[in-house]
This record gives sequence, structure tokens and C-alpha cells, in this order.
Amino acid sequence: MVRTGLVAGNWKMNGSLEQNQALLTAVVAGIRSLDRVNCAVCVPFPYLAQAQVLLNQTHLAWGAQNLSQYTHGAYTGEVSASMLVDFGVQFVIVGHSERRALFGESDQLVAEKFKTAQTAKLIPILCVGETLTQREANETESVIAGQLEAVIELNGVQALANAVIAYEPVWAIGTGKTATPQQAQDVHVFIRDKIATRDNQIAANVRIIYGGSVKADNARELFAMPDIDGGLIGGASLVADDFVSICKAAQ
Ligand code: G2H
Repeated sequence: MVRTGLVAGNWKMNGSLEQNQALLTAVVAGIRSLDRVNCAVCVPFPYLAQAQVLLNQTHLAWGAQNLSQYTHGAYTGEVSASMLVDFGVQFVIVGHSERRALFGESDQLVAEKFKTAQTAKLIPILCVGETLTQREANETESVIAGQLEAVIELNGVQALANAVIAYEPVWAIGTGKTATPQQAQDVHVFIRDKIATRDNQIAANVRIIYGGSVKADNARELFAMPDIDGGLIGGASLVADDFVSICKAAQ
């Protein structure tokens, strides 16, 4: 892997103070010796304070799963970028397919959230990916190009120098179906080539991670592909031994 790998857990809406304490303590111990991969967990908002206390001065970074596109004000129920910064957050997921599909987030809104995150010096993990219907209609590339273009239009290609892209085929999320390493590699190359039409160096350096039913037993073959720079891990990030194995596979 030419770029430093990143394995980020996406806990989604899971956890409790008690479970998190055990999980985070075990993960911190398990990844202690890893020095060639970055590891992070994106936890639900209420647990950011707990993550900050438990993970400060460890090898495990922490992040959030969403943020508001607004900086402050009368937006009931929203969480701003500066609030995340107050809790030591480094990464924030934007445009996860569950936010796009279940909460109506458009490409434009995702691009705005990306901008708000970067303005606050957070590192956005921008999720892109196609549904099964879109893949079967040969629309994978056009869908991903549209998701990417919306972000580049609003933020400029330079913005990708301090961001991570996660390719998450919607048909592989939480379904137990994983893209084959070659299927994922092909899309990662497409994304990198697309960025290269604007800036070669940014394209070569940006980390593109894969998400969608990554498990301890398939991580190594996925991460062995030259353009897969790690993973965004859902279900398997809730089990300490599995998440640690996946982090080790990216080293
Ligand atoms: C995709 C992934 C994490 P899972 O959503 O973002 O979840 O690994 O459970 O498919």
C-alpha cells in the first residue's frame, strides 16, 4: 500500500456506555503495536465524550457519523462541526448511503456538509456508492461520478487533499454480500482516474477505502488490492477481536 492505510469503524446507532468501555479498551490494546495503519472509530454523538476520555493519547482516533451543514443557530436536533471539534473529533462520515436513502440527503447537501466539516478542520470521510439497481443498469460509474462531482464543484478538487473517500456499494452494506476485491478495485481506480482528470497528485495521494460487509476473513484480500487503502467497517467494528484483525490486515 503506497498510502497509509485507514481502518475506520462505523458503529452506526449501536453501543452503550458499558459496552463501549469494554470494546474500546480491547481495541486500544489490540492495535497498540500497529504503526503502519491509522485506526479510528466513528461513534454516535452521545458517546463522543466517552471516546475522548478513553482514546486520548492512544493509537485509536475517533470520529462522528454525521454533522449539520450549518455552523450554529436555530436548527433543532442538529450537531455542528465546532461541537465535534470540542470533543476532539478528527474524522466525520458524510454522505453515508443510510443518510442518503433514509434521511433524504442529496449530493448537494452532502457537498455542503463536506465543506462545513473541512472549514472546521475535520477530515470528512465521503461515502459514495451505487445501489444494486444502478449497478445492474450499468450506472455505477455515472452515479459515483455525480456524487464526487457535487463535492468537487462546491469545494474544489484541492479539498480532496485532506479527505478520505469511502466506496460503499449499497448492495453490499450490512447484507453479508461483499464486492469482490476486483469489483472494488475497479471502482477505486475509476474514482482515482476521475480525480486525476483534475489533479494527478491529489488523485495519487487520496485514500480510498472500501466499505460493505468487510469482515476479519475477507479484509486481507480486499486490502491487498493496490487502490484499496483500508476500510469503513460497520458490523465487524462492534466486535473487538474482529475489528483488531481487520486493522492488522491493513498494516
Ligand atoms: C457499510 C459498512 C460501514 P457493514 O455501511 O459503513 O457497514 O460493514 O455492516 O456493511
